[in-house]
Amino acid sequence: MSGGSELLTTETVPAFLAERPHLAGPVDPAAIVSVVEVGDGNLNLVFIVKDAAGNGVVVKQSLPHVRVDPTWPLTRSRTKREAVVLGTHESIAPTHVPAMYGFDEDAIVLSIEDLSDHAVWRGELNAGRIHPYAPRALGRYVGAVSFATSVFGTPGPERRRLIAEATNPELSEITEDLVFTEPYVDHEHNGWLPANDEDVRELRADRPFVHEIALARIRFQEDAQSLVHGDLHTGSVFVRADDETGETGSVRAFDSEFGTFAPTGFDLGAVWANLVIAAARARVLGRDADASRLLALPVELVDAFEAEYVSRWPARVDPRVFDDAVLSVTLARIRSDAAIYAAAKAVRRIVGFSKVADIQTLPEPERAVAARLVLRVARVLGTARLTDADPRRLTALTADALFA
Ligand code: SR1
Ligand code: MG
Repeated sequence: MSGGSELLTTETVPAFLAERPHLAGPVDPAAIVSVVEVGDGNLNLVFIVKDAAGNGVVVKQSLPHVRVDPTWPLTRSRTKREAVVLGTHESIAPTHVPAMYGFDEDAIVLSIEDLSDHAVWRGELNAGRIHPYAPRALGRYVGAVSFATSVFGTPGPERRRLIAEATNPELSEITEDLVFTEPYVDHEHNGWLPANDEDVRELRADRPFVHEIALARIRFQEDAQSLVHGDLHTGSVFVRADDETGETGSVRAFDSEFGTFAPTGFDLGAVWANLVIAAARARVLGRDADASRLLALPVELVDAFEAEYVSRWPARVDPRVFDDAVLSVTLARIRSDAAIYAAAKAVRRIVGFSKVADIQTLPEPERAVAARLVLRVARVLGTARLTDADPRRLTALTADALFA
């Protein structure tokens, strides 16, 4: 296969890898026994390839359009951006992302580690398995990569070159539209149950909240604080419990094609939002103890993030001017950003395009209640953080909203 436009199939993948052994990772291209297409996201073809010895590799190719809507064209160069983000993050936090074996610019194919022994966290949460170690691991991941790609971790000229390499105009525009704009206006991408009409009306009429979303969008567009994953929802995270208690395990963030330089709190907020969504599901299914536990996990996420960030602070680029007061201001700002981005990311999954199985698989009466609860919690996060963004306080307030 040559040229960038030909799409792979389960039949063509073996010959494709035989021609490009640098993409095969541990797999022997001459001994491939299975190729399965498993892409269930919005944008890509994803093949799991296994050889006779049981070795695996994941081959990911971008489609030229949104997977669920062939009339919505999408730049295929996003996969090159993903290679930049994944390669950078792997060099900083190799235990928290899949290993990258190679990127083929001609075919627009990324080959990465097969993590078939892990499960997608969203599916686990929906099945009632929380994997409580995951937020701590994600906090360490975001702490490591955000510090290392911030002005504290990378000297100015090198950092500006990386910003240029990782800039992601088309996918960042999707985020600007889908996360920060469309849920607040009439748009064909939106949709909700009639039972939620009043909830959406109230959300849009909450002008202080919508104002904070607008300011958060501006910061997302203007601020190159660190190289974020860009789409760190629970469907972008693999988990694997490593003991019978389920309290420890392996956590890997994948699918970083929305990555770009943006506010660090954007990634923390994405995790937080999806914990809120999982908590709303647990609540309407009568699993109140799980709901409480899920709502408290953002505290562990933010604590682990801060511990990682602080541990790296002594190695900062320019301690002559970056004193500890700068660290305090930075962490306070990231805490506050995390809460507003959590609010924005929660609302978009209820009102806008790309809904989530946590909510969509509920029977209709429970789905409407869960959607209402998510919007209620989002509004609390969006404005309560203005007086005090301590995640412990916000967790208490969001619990009040969920159990009211
Ligand atoms: C058109 S892409 C829709 C959504 O899928 C991704 O997971 C991102 O969240 C994006 O907003
Ligand atoms: Mg994705």
